[in-house]
Amino acid sequence: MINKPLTPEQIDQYNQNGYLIIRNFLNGEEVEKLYHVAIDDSTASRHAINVNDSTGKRSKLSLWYNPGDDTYGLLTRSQQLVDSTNALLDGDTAVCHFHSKLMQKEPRVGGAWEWHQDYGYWYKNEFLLPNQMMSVMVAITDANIENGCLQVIKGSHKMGRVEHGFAGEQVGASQHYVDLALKTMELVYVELKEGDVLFFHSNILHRSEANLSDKPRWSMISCYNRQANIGYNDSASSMSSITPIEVVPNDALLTWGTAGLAEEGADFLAKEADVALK
Ligand SMILES: O=C(O)CCC(=O)C(=O)O
Repeated sequence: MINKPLTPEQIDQYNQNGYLIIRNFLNGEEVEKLYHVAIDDSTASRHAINVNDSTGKRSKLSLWYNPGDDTYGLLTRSQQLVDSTNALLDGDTAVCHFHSKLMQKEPRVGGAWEWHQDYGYWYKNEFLLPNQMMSVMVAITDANIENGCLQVIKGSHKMGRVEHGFAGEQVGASQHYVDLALKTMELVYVELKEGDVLFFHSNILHRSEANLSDKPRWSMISCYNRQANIGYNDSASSMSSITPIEVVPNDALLTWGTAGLAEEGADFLAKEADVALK
């Protein structure tokens, strides 16, 4: 894993654009481990939720609130990721973990995600400060235009929250505001190689298309929050979003020898839960 602080230029890029890509964040051995753990993870599969897009194509996601001593948790809690999010988030209270998701977009069936802001959902959880919330996508497989990589509207985090309503089973941003944003702001396809990492602001407009290719697109997304940013209506995450992360050394991912998610303690989003809670 990369082991160095973000530079002032990288922090500035994040603040200007609403996202930041770090190439080769994980080394080959780390990605290999993450990939094998993910594909063999029966606990994650048992807790996977299907999310249909408006055309009936289906993505799978497993979502948990407590990052443990499993492979994903050690990555989420790694010194490098926590220090990086600490450098990017507004505010100065401790960095906490809101939730993490294993996102599986299978070849030819993996569905699209509508335009949205993560804060479009998290606002409903009554977190007040979007600049103190962000997501980090770790590419477990390559993500490209063919297999439905993430798309972002560069700089759209500066618009603030826009209205969201239901679009099929998903919650989507007002298309009118998306269209207005696209008049002046650039649409960027965030193509990632396995092991690359994308940091993105909770108010950046993003979406992805269905995976029509013959290659899977898997990623892990961890969402971070500052301790002082209380989600007053965040009953789902049982305090994880305001509990400081127990940071682990970067090499824990490889040296602690753990595997997939544990049934106990992870606190999964229940299958019957409203997907809008995310
Ligand atoms: O993984 C994707 O394609 C989209 C995920 C996403 O937009 C989200 O989790 O907020």
